[in-house]
Amino acid sequence: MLLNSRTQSLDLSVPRIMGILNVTPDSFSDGGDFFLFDAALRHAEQMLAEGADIIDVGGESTRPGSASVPTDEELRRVIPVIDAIVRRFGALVSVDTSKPEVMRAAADVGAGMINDVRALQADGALDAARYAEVPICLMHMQGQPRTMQHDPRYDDVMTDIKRFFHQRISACAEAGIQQNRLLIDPGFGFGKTLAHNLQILGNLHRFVDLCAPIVVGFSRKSMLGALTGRAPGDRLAASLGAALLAVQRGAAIVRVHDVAPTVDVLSVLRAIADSDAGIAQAQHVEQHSTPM
Ligand code: YH5
Repeated sequence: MLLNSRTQSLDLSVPRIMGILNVTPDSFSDGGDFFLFDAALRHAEQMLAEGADIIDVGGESTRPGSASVPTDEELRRVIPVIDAIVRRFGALVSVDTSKPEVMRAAADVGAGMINDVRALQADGALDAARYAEVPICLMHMQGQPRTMQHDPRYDDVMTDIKRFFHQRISACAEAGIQQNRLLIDPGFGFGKTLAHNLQILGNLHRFVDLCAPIVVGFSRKSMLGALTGRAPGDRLAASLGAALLAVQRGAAIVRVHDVAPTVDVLSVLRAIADSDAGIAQAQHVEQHSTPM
């Protein structure tokens, strides 16, 4: 599959890396607007040099417990950064937002993708996404960031999330957004217990029949902290292991903080897939898998 935006085209027949760029004052403590802008640009440049295919720019923290950010503040943070990354580096930029005004403004300065943790459920978001004419990642979240980790429950987590994707893909179709512009993301950590997250990762291949590229993000997240007992800054090895498992189960894009080591991990996977042994294994899997 090709991921097409107005100016860029990304071939998803090989797994791709989305580098996380947070443009939030809490990640750069109080240095003022220019400091934030300058640090963000240098970070983007570094991730691109390391091999990131997409830079995901976000101005609203959606970590568990986070409060929301006013629209004018989010615009002020992310739009100049997106504009500069597109102009200076010619990179494919995704905008991590749920706000229609931010989606429109980002598309106007050349963003090539919308990454919405609320899957276009905000008022006006479907219209803004149609206007933007770029690919859209629909993420699953149960509840809202402030309270989503308070006792999340599902009848069956895989079935519930699949049903949600079917509903959102239909809503997009009704709003005039073609299915071939959509990507899906199960939203690790967004209203999920550790057991839910593990069930999703273990069964990720079951989303393949939705015929939308799968995006995953668990880089440094607390599910990896729960499994390893490590603080966020010490979760690189766990993040890489999880990325490998996800790509083996069909993920097309991994959203990560640590681009260079993820490139290395995917190089090893690529080499096996390209080798005779990997081709034989893929054929074996194809012959023995039941149609979904
Ligand atoms: C995602 O999964 N996540 S924001 C808590 C952490 C570390 C990282 C230390 N936006 C996703 O990255 N977009 C976010 O604990 C996302 N998929 C997509 N598509 C949360 C985040 C994080 C939270």
